[in-house]
Amino acid sequence: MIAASVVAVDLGATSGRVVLGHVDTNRLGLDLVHRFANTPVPVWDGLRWNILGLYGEVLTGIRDALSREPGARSIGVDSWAVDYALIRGDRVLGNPFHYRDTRTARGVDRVHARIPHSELYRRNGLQYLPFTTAYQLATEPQEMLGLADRMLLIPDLIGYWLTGRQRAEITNASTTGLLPLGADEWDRDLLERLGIPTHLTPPLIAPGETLGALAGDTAAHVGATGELPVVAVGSHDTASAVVAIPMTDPATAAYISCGTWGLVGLELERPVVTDTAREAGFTNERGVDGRTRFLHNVMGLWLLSESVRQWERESGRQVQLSELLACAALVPADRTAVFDVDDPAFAAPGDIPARIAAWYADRDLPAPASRPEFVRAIIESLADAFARGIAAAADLTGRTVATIHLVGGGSLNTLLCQRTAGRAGIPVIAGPVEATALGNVLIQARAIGAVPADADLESLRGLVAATQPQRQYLPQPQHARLTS
Ligand code: LFR
Repeated sequence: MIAASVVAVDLGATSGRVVLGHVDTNRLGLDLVHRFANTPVPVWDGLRWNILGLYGEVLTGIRDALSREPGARSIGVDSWAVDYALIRGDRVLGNPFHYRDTRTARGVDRVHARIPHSELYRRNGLQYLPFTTAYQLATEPQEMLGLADRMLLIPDLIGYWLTGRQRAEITNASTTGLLPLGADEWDRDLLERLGIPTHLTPPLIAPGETLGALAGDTAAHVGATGELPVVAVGSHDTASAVVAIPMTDPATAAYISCGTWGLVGLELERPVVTDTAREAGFTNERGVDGRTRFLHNVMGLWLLSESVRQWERESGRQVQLSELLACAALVPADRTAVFDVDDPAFAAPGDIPARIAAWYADRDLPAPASRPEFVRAIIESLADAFARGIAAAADLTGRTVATIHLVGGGSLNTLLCQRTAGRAGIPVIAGPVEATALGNVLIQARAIGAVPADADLESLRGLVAATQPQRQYLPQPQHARLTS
C-alpha cells in the first residue's frame, strides 16, 4: 500500500481545524495545520453562524496544508449536524442560524401539531432535540421555502463552495429527521406533510464517494497543482468520531464522544426504536458503513466553556481552565449534589453559573460557592449523566458494557475521565483527542486506496488502537482524593 496524505476539515461548534493526515496500512498520523475560533454572531433576529468567515478559514487551512504537502490526495469536510443554508441558484439566502437559537421552540410546536414525536421516532429514530432540522425548517417563512431551490447542511455547503456540486451526505442527512430509518432516500411523505418542498433535498451521497474536484478558481486560490477530489466522509462530526474510536471489542464497548456535546452510547448493526428507547432519549443516527449510532446527547463541555466565558466577561481577564480544574479536583466529591446537565435551561448561551445556582436554589439545595466548586459540580454532574447514559444504553439493548471509550477534547480532562470511570464503575479508555479528524482522514484514506478498499471499520479502528495514545482510568471509590 502507498503512504498517502489527505486534508481533513473539521468544524466544531466552538473551533475549527484543518489537519493533514498521513496514512498507510501501518501508519496513521495527524499534523494540525490551521486552527481557528468559531464565534457565532447574535443578530436581532437570532443567533447566526459566520459562515463565510468559517469558509475563509477553511480555504486558508487547505492552502497551508497544500503548501506543506503538495502531494495531498484528497479533502474531506465534517462539522456539527442539523444546521443548514437555503440556496437559490448559486446564492445563499441569508446566514445559517445556530442550533442554539431559541426560535426552534416554535418549530417544535408546529411539527408536533401535525405529527407527534412518537410517530416521528418510528419513522426517523431520532431522540427529541428541539433543534433537529425538521423543527428548524418549520420556523422558516413560507416565502423563504418558496424562494429556495435547495437546502444544504453545513459540510454540504462547504463542499458545494469547494466543488460546485450540491449533495447531502447521508450520515448528516440522518440528523435532519427527514430520512426514514433504513432507507437511502428522503422521506417524501413526511416532507409533504410538513409542507417542506421536496426539491429542497439534494441527492444523497455516501461516505467514501467522491463529491467532485476542487473548482478551478478555488484550486488556483489554494495552490492545488493537479485535480484534487473532495471525498465525502462521515460529514456529521460524531459519525467521523465514532469511526476512529478504538473499540477492539464492539460487543462490550460503549463510547462517549466528548466535545461541546457528550454523545453517549453504543454502535449497533440495527436501530432500536422501542417506546422505552424513545422515552430514555436515545437516537439512532446513521453511521458510516450503514452502522447505527445509538446514543443520547448530554450537554457536554459546553457547560464548562460557557461558564469560563461568563467569568471572563465578568472579570475582563482570561480564566485558566487548567488551574480551575486542578482546584476543582481538591473539592470533595460529596460536597456537591449533582444537577441535571440536560435541563433545557442550560442550552442557550449566557450566564451558565447563574443558571446552575438557580437550579440548586429552586430545589432548596446548597449551590456551589466558588469557581472551583462550580467546576467540580459540572464535572460530577457530567460524569453522572455519562454513567447513567451508558447504563441506559446497556439496558435498552441487553448488552454488557466492559469498557467505555472517551474520545474528543474531554479525553484530556483527567478529572472528568476519572469521575466517569468512578461513577460508571467501568474502566474508561481516554483518547484519541482528535477522533473526529482521524475518522475523516480514515474514510478518505480508504476511498483513495491508501488502505484496502474493503477494510471494515474494525480494521480501521485497529489502526487507531495501534497508533494513537490512549490512557486508562480504573474506577476508584467515590471519595478518593483525586490527582490531576
Ligand atoms: C456534536 C454534534 C452532535 C449534534 C450537535 C448539534 O458536535 O454534531 O452530534 O447533536 O452537535 O449539531
